[in-house]
Amino acid sequence: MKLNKIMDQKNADAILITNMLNVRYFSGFTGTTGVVLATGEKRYFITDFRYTEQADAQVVPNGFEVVREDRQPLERVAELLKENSVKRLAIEDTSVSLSQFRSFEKNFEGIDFVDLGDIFLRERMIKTPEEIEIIREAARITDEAFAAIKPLIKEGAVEKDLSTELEYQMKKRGADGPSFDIIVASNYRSAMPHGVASEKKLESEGFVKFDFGCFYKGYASDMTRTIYLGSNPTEKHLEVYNTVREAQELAVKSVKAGVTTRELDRIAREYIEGKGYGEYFAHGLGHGIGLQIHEYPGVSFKAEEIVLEENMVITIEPGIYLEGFGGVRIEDDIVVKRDGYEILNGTTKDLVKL
Ligand SMILES: [Mn+2]
Repeated sequence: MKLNKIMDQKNADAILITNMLNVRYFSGFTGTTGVVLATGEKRYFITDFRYTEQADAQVVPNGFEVVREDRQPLERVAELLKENSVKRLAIEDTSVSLSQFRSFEKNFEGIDFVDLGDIFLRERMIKTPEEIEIIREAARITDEAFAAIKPLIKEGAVEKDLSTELEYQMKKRGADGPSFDIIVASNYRSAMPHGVASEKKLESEGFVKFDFGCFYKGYASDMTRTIYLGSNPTEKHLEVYNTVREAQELAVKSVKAGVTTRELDRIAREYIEGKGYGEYFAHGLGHGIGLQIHEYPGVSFKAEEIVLEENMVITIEPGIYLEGFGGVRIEDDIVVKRDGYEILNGTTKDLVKL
């Protein structure tokens, strides 16, 4: 099992998991309180009386023993460490707070701590078929919600009203909630890469950028579409839109196992540079998605270069942002296949004029 492999790699006798996303990933527990302690032979899930019933249902099938502890859970962890003669304990140094670490030191006397670093993020990069199925559904909900609000996208509509409606439409279709603050950015605001919906009203002519997604069964989707509101886009509007679209599709078509994240970024970036807009595409091309909206691998010239593997799920989202004029970004969620890719979003990338 994965956790034993990690213990070997880190030369640790046990792993303590306190980050709830990783608790969920390894144990299946979806509640808000509980810690995992894994030793070479044992898998403990420690929680209090509020969650024991849920834990029995969710973690026992995954080989975990539920340990009820109504005092401080760390006191019980300390006992379990003794019982199992643990000397070296691996911890999530990237998410443990300093005060948590102080209480580890206080409770776990004589234990050496080993940092896990980003090893869980690396494990989580490659999705199981079950995880991909959930993300596929999350993307489908996102598509449907966007289609549902189309009639509301018109001159005078308030950006925030559109984001509220998107959230409602996603939840109505089974989403837990939005996967981040929904971006609805019209006209000059569309030039802001992260223009979260504001009180601004949509104007009679111009771009409107929507970047949103949902959490469904704990997993994120993420999609961006830019539409043109009105009937008279200028040559420049069309050129900017078509440049982003072409760059996005070039990069998507290049996705397959064996290609690196930086190669993908370069393909889109060189195309946009060739059209003279290079300096207006200053962010990375994309990112992994999963239990978090931004996961490994970063698909960016700024991030570590990672060779894509089958069943990674990434976004591809180039953009061009012209201050005072407007901006365009187009984003899909992509499953990496051995010899290609699968696009999870079904929403058209043709320039939609409303
Ligand atoms: Mn994204």
